[in-house]
Amino acid sequence: MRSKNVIIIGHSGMGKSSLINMLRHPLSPHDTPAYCDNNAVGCTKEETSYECNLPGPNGQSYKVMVHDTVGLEEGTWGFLPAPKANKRLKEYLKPYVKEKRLHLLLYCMSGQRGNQNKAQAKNYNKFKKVVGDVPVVLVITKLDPPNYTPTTSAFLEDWWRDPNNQSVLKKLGMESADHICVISLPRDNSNGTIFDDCQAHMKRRISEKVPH
Ligand SMILES: Nc1nc2c(ncn2[C@@H]2O[C@H](COP(=O)(O)OP(=O)(O)OP(=O)(O)O)[C@@H](O)[C@H]2O)c(=O)[nH]1
Ligand SMILES: [Mg+2]
Repeated sequence: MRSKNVIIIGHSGMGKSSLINMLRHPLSPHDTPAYCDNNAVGCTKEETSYECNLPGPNGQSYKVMVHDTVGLEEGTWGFLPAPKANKRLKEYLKPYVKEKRLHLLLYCMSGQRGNQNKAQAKNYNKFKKVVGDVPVVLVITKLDPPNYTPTTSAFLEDWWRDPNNQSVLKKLGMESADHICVISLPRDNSNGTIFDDCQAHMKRRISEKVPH
């Protein structure tokens, strides 16, 4: 059977590669993580697909291919300036859409202040159109609070419900997007519970959209 494909897109630095590392955690010793960085210049230099396990029926798991892509909307100083990145992403998506091999598009946008803007709305809508009837989920990233508590994951959706955020989303025409709110920092001693919750939630949502 041909593998199912999930492609992750979004502006540079929104946490696409980090999300892939969260989905693939824990890695076996011979696996390499997707490269993440907080540099000012785009970090992922080429599209790469990674095998991820998703929860299936009857406690079994199944594999999908999750694709990391080059970030959109870098300035002219960046690794790949915006028009070229846009064109390159369209080209990358094209065969998957044409051959009906794309099953889900995840669009990452940081929930942190200053990251929701017209360029985001424009790209979100543009690529939604490019993929046609393929489901698109808006992933709101970087929602980590100043301090973790064991119940942090229960409050992630508060970002979406917050009236101030809703008003911004409404102005951008994104208020009714199918969405998921996450934290995708690497797992460590302080965030183990929330990492596991976010990972399970993310995997569950993907498996609903991309059933076995
Ligand atoms: N605080 C916080 N930082 C995050 C989170 N997810 C990712 N980051 C950080 O954001 C920075 C950029 O993350 P990447 O995963 O490299 O972003 P990207 O979208 O792949 O970027 P490009 O490859 O340039 O397109 C890194 O320093 C990550 O550690 C998160 O949930 N919270
Ligand atoms: Mg990346």
